[in-house]
Amino acid sequence: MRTKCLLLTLTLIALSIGQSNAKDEQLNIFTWAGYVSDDIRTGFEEEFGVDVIVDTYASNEDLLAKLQAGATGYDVIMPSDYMVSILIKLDLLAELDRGAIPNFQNVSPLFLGKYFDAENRYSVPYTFGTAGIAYDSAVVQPAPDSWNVLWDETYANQFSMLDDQRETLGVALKLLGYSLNTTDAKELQAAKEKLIVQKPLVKQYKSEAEELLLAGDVVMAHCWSGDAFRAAETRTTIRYVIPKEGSSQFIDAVCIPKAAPHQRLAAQFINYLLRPEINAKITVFTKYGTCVPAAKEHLPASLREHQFIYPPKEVLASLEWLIDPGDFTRHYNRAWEEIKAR
Ligand code: N2P
Repeated sequence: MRTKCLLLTLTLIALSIGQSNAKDEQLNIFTWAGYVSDDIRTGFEEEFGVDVIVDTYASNEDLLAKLQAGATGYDVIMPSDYMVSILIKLDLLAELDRGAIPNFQNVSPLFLGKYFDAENRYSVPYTFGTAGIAYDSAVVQPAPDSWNVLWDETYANQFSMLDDQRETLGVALKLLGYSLNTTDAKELQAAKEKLIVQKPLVKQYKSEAEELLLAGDVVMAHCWSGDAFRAAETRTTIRYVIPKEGSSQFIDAVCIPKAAPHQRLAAQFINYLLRPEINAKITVFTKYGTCVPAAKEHLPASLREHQFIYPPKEVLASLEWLIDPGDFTRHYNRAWEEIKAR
């Protein structure tokens, strides 16, 4: 009996030692592919003695669907501008505790107070960028300047479109001369028909275009600027163009879901991201713009003013932000479902 007791005690002690070694807190991040580097993840793990798990989504609508389906395990998410306003409206975001995020002061006012969260009560900007066309200049000639090239049969089965309803319907809307944010059912219908005509030419709808370009699966991709930039770094013949009809620009933000189990840790992580030297690492890795001016000092000169990140003025003037179309969203949802079902 005594031996049994002793054994039991020893086992319990061993178990509790084992447990105290395990990290008791875990930060769960839900973000875009290619958005949080191992470097940033492990840096935070080591400094804060926690585990960081990164899970990814391909579009804002995927993120929304997951949250609405009741995914409550995420501590940090990175929705784009218009999705921030949708998540606020749906009461899915926690108000940020600014006291826990002193590095908020490092953010440039240029990226604050935007339409999607006027007082930044729920969001901190993470990166900014644009959508355009990445193409291999050794193959795609002459250099494209219009979205029209994505309807050119010469490139049938050699290009991809973003797997993103607002962005991809946005391309057709822009080509037709309409706003990305139309709430006119006829305009949206015309955009849908245009994408249905295009579909037989599309190799794949995929948001991680860098992979396709580098694998040589496509010679051209409708994609986001950072992904184009990353691909161009490896394959130097890749160029990026924002077509003359105009395109979208975005700010992706960092937010904490209302249901996040580790709110305090999530705020510490946001604060960590806003340290200039860490923020510079985000730009080096993602190739999107930084919203923290002091981060620029930590960037190689080649990344400080690069045209992939900072388009010229006249191009900037042709860009629109995506905006929450409110109840009209169901028309976008339906149009996209119909295109995908073809
Ligand atoms: C990164 C995706 C960028 C997100 N791979 C565009 N909002």
